[in-house]
Amino acid sequence: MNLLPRPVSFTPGDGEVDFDGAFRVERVDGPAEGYRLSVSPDGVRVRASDDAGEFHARQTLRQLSGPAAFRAVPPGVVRLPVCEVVDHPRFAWRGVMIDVARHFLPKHDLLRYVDLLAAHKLNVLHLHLTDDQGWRFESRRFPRLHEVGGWRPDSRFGDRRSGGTAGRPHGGYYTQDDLRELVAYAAARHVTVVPEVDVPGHSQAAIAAYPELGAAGGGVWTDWGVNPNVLRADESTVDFYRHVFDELLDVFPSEVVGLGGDEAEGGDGRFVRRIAQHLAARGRRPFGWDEVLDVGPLPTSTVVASWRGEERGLRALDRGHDVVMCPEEHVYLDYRQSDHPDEPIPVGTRTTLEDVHRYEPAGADRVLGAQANLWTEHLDSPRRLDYAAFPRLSAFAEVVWSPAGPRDFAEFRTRLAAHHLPRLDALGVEYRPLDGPRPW
Ligand code: TNX
Repeated sequence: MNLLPRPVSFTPGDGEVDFDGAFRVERVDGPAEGYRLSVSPDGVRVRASDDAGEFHARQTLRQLSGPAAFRAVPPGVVRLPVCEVVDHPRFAWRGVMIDVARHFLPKHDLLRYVDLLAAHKLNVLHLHLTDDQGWRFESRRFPRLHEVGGWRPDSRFGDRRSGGTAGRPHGGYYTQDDLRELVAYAAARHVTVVPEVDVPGHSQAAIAAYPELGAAGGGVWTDWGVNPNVLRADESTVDFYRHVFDELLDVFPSEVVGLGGDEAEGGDGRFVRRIAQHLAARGRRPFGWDEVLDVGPLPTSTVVASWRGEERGLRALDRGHDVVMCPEEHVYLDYRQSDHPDEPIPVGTRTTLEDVHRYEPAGADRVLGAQANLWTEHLDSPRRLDYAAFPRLSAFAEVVWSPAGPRDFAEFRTRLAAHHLPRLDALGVEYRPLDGPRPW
């Protein structure tokens, strides 16, 4: 069996058949996003519960077709093994957060990541669009947000060993048209783009653009960590952000919309509450990091991302919230992958491929699902992002898609090496090799 993530069941048959890309499809009753795939001498047949199930069946067919099927110019007729696959996801929320604020990721690479998510049967792209170090969302009403907040002097960032990148400006932003394009591209691949504008902390880029928003002034931040300067909780600042979120809602149809809420030391809980109420009044579900549990009553529809371990996530469940688990010790993919001295990004705590593969979400029968987080303080290019994300994201896909039960890392590693890494090679993904760091 060479599929990744592992399906609910795979039954091999005898021999192989030619496949020219054509198959029969029908809708049947079954679990959400589920499908049955039959490859037989009579041809290829897909029975899917819904459009997403049919899409996932296509991804499985592509994997069965061999690594060349992942090239931009795929092969024509291929040989498929006779087999029967029965499959559906374990969790509804199978997410990846990409922080496009600390380092801007060109639109082209975001589209590429949508394809990579879809190939792994992941279905949520959580976009962290704003932070102290950058504002990446075009605001037509307040254009200084992206014009001023989108750029910073890059005084001390970059690879430690290259001596930094002093003097080089860093930045960029997505136009609303770019983001509508991304949303549509993702929707066609059954990926929901969940936007996040972080309040009331992590907001220095906005304060640089409109100083009246902040407790103190200052430019777009050129440091990492927790910035003590947070948004004021007065009426005009909250109102400013109501307009910003209205623009965001106009671009992103996702029911769930992120308002951040993390690491706002000294921030006023009323800010988060009022923005959450605003989103709820507009028919959306607020989505915040687990700090939002401390700001007082929030709409019950609020979805909580449990990142400081899972205990707060369990508490949120008890309070009636939906929860997405993303504990930093298991699924922070910015963290280093080994203690090898040549590891190019030696930050965080060590989070190996095996650590990710062994992750089992707490409260599994009650949570919406889980997501892996790619913070980008130290991931300043698409190459670095690929290195941090893969193949750990392939392991994560198995955590959130495949049935519960003991996970056999040795078997996973063998399947990954023999079958899945060649697919990533065909796609040109610059993953971390299994046997050690790349020499850069
Ligand atoms: C904590 S996780 C943060 C981020 C950092 C990350 C670095 C969270 C809600 N806040 O601002 O980028 O650690 O790993």
